[in-house]
Amino acid sequence: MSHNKRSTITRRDFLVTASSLAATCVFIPSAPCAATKARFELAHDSLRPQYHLLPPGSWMNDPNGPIWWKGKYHLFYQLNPHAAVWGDMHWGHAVSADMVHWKHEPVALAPTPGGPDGEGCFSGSAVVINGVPTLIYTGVQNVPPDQVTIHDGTERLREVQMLATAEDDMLLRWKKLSEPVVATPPPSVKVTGFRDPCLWKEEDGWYLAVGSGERGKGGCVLLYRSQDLLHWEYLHPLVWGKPNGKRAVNPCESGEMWECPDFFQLGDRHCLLYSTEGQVIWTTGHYDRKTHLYTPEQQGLLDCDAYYAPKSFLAPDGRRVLWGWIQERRPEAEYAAAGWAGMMSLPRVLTLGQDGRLRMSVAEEVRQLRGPERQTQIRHNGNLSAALSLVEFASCCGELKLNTRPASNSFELQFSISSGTTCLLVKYDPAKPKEIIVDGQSLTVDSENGGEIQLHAFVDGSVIELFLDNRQAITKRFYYTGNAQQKLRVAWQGDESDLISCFSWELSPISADRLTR
Ligand code: DQQ
Repeated sequence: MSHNKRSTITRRDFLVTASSLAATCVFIPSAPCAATKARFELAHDSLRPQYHLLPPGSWMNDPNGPIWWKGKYHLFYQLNPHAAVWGDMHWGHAVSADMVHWKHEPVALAPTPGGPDGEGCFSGSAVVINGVPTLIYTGVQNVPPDQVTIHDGTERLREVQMLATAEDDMLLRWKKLSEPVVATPPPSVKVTGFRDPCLWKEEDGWYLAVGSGERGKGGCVLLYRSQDLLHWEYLHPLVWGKPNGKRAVNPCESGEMWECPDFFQLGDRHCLLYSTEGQVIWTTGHYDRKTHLYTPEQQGLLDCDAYYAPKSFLAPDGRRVLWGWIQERRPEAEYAAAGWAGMMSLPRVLTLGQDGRLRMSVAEEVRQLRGPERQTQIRHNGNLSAALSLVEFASCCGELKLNTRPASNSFELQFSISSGTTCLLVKYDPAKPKEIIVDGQSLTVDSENGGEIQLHAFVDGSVIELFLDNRQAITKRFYYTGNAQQKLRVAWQGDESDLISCFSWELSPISADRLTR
C-alpha cells in the first residue's frame, strides 16, 4: 500500500511495535475509549483537531463504507486500535445525526485469527441488500508465495473480498461470512494488488469494482457481476490506466496499482476516483451500461496534498458526499509518541460542473459550527499596496472565505501561528493569471469567473483544508512544538482594492476535550 511503511506488517511484527510503544499509546480493547492518562494528554494536545472526526486515540486511515441508515450517518474507517502507527487493520465506527457531531461506537470489524482476514480488515463499502446493511471489504492473510496478491516487494499477503451483514439497526454487531466471496483475482491479470471493493446495483445485477493493476501496464479497476452477492463472475477491467514508464518496488508509487476505486453516477456522467502515487485522481466520463465499460473524458487531482483514499456515499437528500483520509506529514516517531495519527476530512459535496469537471464544496451542515460572522472591512482608499491583517482565530479553529479580483497586481495570503511559523502561503503573480501557487504547488484558477478568485479555508489545530473556486482543494498539515494554544493569523499582502470580500468565523469544537464525541 502507499504511504504505509508498514504495509505488509505481520501480526507478530505489529505486536512487537505495539508493545514498545505501549507507554505512549492508547489501547482500545473493543470500544475506542482512550486510557485515562492518554485521554488527558490527548485532550491537551493543541495539534489535535477540534471539529474534524478522529478516533479518541491511536491510528486512523481510509474512510470505509459510509452509509445512511435509519436516520443516522454511519462512517467506518481503517483503525489500528493498539497504537498510533499503521497495522492490524480493524474497522472503527462513528455515528452522527448531522455529519458534524459524532458518537464513537465499538469496533465494527476485527481480524479473525487464522481466517481469511486474519492479518487485517482492509477498506471497502457498505450497501443495503434486501433491507440488510452489508459490508464488503478486503481481508488479508499471510499465505505461501504462490498465493500472494500484494506484490510490493515483501510478498506475504493474499487479498480476498469478504462480506459481513448487520445484526442490528445501530450497526453495532456484524456477522462475517467465514469464506471470501471473491477468493482469487482473475487469472488473466497478473495483479499488483487486489483490494478495496466498491459495490453498486444496476438493473441486471450487482456490480463490484476492485482496485488493481499490472506491472508495465498501469493501474486498473476490475469489474465483477453477481445476482446474489455470493457468487461473482469476473467480466473485464472497467477501465485501465496507461503505462507511464515509472518503476518502483511498491506499485502504488509507480501508478501500477490503483487503491480505493469509488465509482458512481454524478449528473449525466459517471465519476471514478482512485488513489495512486500518493494522490487522488478524479475522472468523469461515460459508463456504457450495455458493455459495462467506462470511458473517462476529463480528469484532475482531487486534492493536492495530505488527502488520500476517499470514499463517497449518497445522502438521503441525493447529495454525493465524500470523506477522505487526512494524513500526517510529520515523522512516524513523532505521531506514534503523540498517541494519535490521521483524521477524517470534512464532508465534501461533489457535483458536476457544466464543463463536465468535478466541483466540490464543504457540506452546509458544517455551518452550524460558525460563531458570529466577521466581515473584514476593506478600505479601498486608492491603490494602496498594503500588508493587511485580515483575521485571527483565537484557538486555531476557524473558517475564512475570501473573494478577490487581482487584476494586474500580485498578492500573498499568509496563514501563520502566533509563534511565527507560516502554516500556508498562497501567492498570485499577474504574469501567470491562470495560476495560484499554494506552498509551491500550482493550482489552476477558474477562467470562467471573470477574473474573480475564491479562497475558502477551514483551519483546525494542525490542518487547513483550502478550496479554490470550489474546483480544487489542498489539505495542508502544520506542526509546532509545545502544547501552548496558538492563535492563527491570516494576513494579506497586496493591493487592498483587489479584495472584494472577506468573511470569517470562529468554529466551535464538537467535543469539550478534543476526543471528538
Ligand atoms: N489502505 C487500506 C487498503 C487501501 C489502503 C489498508 C489505502 O485497503 O488500499 O489500510 O490507503
